Amino acid sequence: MGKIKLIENNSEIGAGTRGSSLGLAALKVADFNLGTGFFKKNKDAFVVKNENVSLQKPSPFLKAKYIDQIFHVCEDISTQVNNAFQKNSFPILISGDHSSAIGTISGIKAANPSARIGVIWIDAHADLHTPFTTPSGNVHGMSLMAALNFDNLERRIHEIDHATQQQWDKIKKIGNIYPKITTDDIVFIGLRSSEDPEDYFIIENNIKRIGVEEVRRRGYEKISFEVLEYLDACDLIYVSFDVDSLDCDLISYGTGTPVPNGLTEQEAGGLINGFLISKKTACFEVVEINPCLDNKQNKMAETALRILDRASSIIEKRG
Ligand SMILES: [Mn+2]
Repeated sequence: MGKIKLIENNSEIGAGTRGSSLGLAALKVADFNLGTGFFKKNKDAFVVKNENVSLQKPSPFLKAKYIDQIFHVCEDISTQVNNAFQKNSFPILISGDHSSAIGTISGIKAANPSARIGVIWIDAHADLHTPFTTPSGNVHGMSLMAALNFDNLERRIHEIDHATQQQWDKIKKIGNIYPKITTDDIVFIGLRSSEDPEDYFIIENNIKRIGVEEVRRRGYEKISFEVLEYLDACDLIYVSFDVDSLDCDLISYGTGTPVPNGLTEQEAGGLINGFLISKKTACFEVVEINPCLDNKQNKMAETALRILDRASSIIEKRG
């Protein structure tokens, strides 16, 4: 694994609240003000084409809003991630909303078709909805389920129309390899806001889940070590960091769906650094920074930038 390849994706159409497309810009402001130099080091970034203009019209897919445009964004993400792997680079993605992960996982799988991919999902939410179970219709709550190629019909709360069904089937099959991951190879960290259909799926499939309290009580060093051990059978690991995993009262409300009682900067950063020490960890993504909602100026982006910058130093040191 050579040097870092930054992939910038400001798509926000998978979220219900507007503004995560500005997360990247907020990180750049934070980088300037903190004098970190992260973007200077990573100035030849790949830029993903967004479809944010589609927000000017309501989506016809009420149970999976803008899923047709999200498919195109995710195809581009997948291509860019695959290209980074072909160049022996470590892809770091900065994305708007978390539906991006459908594309990221697709790109990792496209570049490594026979690899077993572990996913560490650091997030207040499980993102295990489907068009059949979603309360909001926002696709950023469905990313993991799309990668897993499941519908969770046992817990369906509504019917969907044929056109939505077609779009959902299409996005689950993105990259023509599906499923891309299995429930045995997912670890949730910081999950504390999930709905009944998601809880059912987690319990039914015995998905590994580590709460904020456990991280605090046992320490992030021990937890990161154990998570890597848990994913020992995987060939590659993808770390997906949704900033709503952070404690909104302690840090900031600068994210689309803030949740109290989350991780501290030290805990989230410590876990991520612990995961990156393993050479199996091959891709890192930061999502859902929304500076429009920040109640402390630009604190969410500043916090995420520090975590990102330390993470990038560790990747560089691995050589
Ligand atoms: Mn998320």
